[in-house]
Amino acid sequence: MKRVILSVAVIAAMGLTSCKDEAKKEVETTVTEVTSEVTKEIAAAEISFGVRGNCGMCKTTIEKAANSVEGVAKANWDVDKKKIDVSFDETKTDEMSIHNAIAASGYDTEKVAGDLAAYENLPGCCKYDHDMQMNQSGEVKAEVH
Ligand SMILES: [Cu+2]
Repeated sequence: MKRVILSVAVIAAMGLTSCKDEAKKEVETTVTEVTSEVTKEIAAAEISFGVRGNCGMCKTTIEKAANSVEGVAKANWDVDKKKIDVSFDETKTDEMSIHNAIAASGYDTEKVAGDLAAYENLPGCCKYDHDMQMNQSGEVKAEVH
């Protein structure tokens, strides 16, 4: 009898887990529509900082790392400027957590050196130069690869 109850509980929990994301999204969408301006003022902090990287694959990895931090709403890394723009909820995370998450994926930021083991596991084309300039103003210097 106990086992039956347990399995029911497990199934219920699994159901909750798999639906959670979608349900959450729906709620967020609704709230955003109603109070979009208010939400923006309260929640969003926008920062930009330098992150080293080479290519589109780097962009995917860097942005994924930034987005994995709870509270990050948007992350966009610019391959030419070696710079990321992030908007996040200040009540949920802070700038250093985002730096650390990106560094853990193997990429250098302005404040945190990339994890070397993760760097070694990057595809060859992504093994950026550790002396690369970051946060460039937009003019791309031709880099020798
Ligand atoms: Cu790359």
